[in-house]
Amino acid sequence: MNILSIGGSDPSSGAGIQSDIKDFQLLDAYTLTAVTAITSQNTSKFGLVQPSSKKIMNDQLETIFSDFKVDGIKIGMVYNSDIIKAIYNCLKKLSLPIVLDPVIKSTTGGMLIKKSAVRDFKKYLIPLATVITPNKFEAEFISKSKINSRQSLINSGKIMQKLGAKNILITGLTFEKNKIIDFVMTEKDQNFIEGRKLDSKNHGSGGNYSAAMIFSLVHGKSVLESARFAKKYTFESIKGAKKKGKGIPITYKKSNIEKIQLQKAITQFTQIKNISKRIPECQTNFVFSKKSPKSTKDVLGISGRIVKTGDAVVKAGELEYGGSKHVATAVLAMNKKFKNIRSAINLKFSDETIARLEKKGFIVRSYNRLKEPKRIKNKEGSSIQWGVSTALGNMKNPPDAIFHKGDLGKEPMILIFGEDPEEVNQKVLKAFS
Ligand code: PXL
Repeated sequence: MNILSIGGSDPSSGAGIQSDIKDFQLLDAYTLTAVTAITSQNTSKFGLVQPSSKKIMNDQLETIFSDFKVDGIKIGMVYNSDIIKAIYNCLKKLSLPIVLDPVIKSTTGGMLIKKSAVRDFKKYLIPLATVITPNKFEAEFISKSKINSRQSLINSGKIMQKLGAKNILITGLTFEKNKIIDFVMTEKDQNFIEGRKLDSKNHGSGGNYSAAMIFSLVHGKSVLESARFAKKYTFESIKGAKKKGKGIPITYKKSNIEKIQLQKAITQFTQIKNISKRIPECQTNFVFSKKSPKSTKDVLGISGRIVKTGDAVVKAGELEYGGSKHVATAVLAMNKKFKNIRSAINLKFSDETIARLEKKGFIVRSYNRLKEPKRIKNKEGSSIQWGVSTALGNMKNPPDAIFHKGDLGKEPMILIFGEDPEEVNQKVLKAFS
């Protein structure tokens, strides 16, 4: 996936195109950039601005579009009218998700748009965007109306809609103590997203928000879903902010490689031909644990499941630590004995699948739920742990799969294990190819 970031260069890398490169990399998208201006700034002060010429602005965009497939665009600092028109002329022919972050002033006080460009900004860029993401100050500036209540907020949104804004996300509203509210106004409805307020001044959060927003929209999520995702992403970035210079902290989000790996593997899994036939009645979960997991809270899984919808298979729910109980418990039991095994998926049981696994040379073990001691049966969540440990016995190497044939009211099941989600998928693919 390629996302184009159109914005200014911030040498502190807290905002602008440098920040977008960090965010998109973390989210596993590739960043293309078109630089509108070079700024000089640090964490305490904002220095000079050298805008790009109309010619180089045009050329950057044309060169990018003549080579790459662009999946979505984020627009940040645009600075002057020449740049605004160059962007408009290039993008007006496209139909791609565009997030416009209408930045006006940096936290350190630098002007990110010239006064003389505000008219063209409203005329050309606001109607072009799929979503605009002003903060309270920017919304007041654009709508020329004060926001100090929920009603005045809606008024401000309506004024921006009249300017041609399709979907509006106003961030960082603090009507109530300790709470921060984001307001999502689409063509159809209005929603408030409430969250805990973090008491910190930082550099970068606005950019993190709009970057996460375009990433989510490109993935086909709705404006509201994307706003929820972006809010969470930004919250974590603010929470992790680091004092890199002498001035204000720069937002920082820790990478979660496990999440990216699992997400990727789930997408691949759902695309395996005829895989819907392998999904059990109780649906499928796919998990990946941290190293040395202590409980299911250390295991990343889907808070819902991978589910069948007709012949298609989709992920319903989000990736969360503690998101799976059963498959996560199986991985915990396996990991106790074999430290490298951290991932698993559950599939529908059939003799045919077992035969396929064995034919491909996989090590398959089983346990018999009918032989489960009563004291374990009666203890919630301990059956799987008992089953996996029983199946492992005194094995010296980890099995690739463990199955059981069910019990009264318990569906038979196959679990495929691997060191990581990619290895699990490879086993699944090999078995069914
Ligand atoms: O986050 C707003 C922003 C965007 N782009 C550039 C910036 C800033 C804020 O400082 O410097 C280049």
